[in-house]
Amino acid sequence: MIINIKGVTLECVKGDITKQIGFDAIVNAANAYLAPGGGVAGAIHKASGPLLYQECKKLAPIKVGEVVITKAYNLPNKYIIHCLGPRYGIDKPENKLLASCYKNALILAEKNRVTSIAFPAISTGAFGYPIEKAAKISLQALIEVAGELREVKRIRVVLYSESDLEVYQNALKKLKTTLKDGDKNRCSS
Ligand code: AR6
Repeated sequence: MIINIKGVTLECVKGDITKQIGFDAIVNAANAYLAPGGGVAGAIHKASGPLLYQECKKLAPIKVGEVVITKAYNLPNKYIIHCLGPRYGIDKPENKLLASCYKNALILAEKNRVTSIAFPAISTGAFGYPIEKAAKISLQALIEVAGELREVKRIRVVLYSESDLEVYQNALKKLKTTLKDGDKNRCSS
């Protein structure tokens, strides 16, 4: 399913964040030290290569909701935007912090003239954020900022499992109905 918000497309797909060919930037669900770790961060560092961590070390540590940008090295993208999501039940207010991850990543993408960006479901793995709640918050945050973007034309959320994709598709369907007519000039399922 793809929705269009003032010329910016937003879609949810099942896939691997390290295999987003044709996207200028991908987003990393990082840890504070921007170290390899597990999950998305582990996969990104593995596919990107050791030079990524060399660059990351100079930018760490980062705070919850903060984002930084690096080159993507061996990945098929130009940039990686690293973001530290909230740990569910620990970093408060977690909904605002999670939303700010997505918003700040888009703002940093704009500054770097990124035209297409792919996000994973930040905080929904090791950080324990319930997928239904995360879906609503993250898609809402992306829709809110999408209307103000000048450079970014394409936003993708990459889900790792069929069941997570279903949750995101349902959340996107619900949010689509709340968009004002002026905000959507084309919607397709
Ligand atoms: N592509 C897309 N999505 C993925 C991939 C992948 N290759 N691998 C996992 N997911 P997580 P967090 C999904 O744990 O919750 C790390 O160890 C996964 O199913 O990567 O923000 C860091 O070092 C889940 O839905 O990120 C941090 O310490 C989502 O991506 C900590 O985990 C996020 O899972 C960050 O935790």
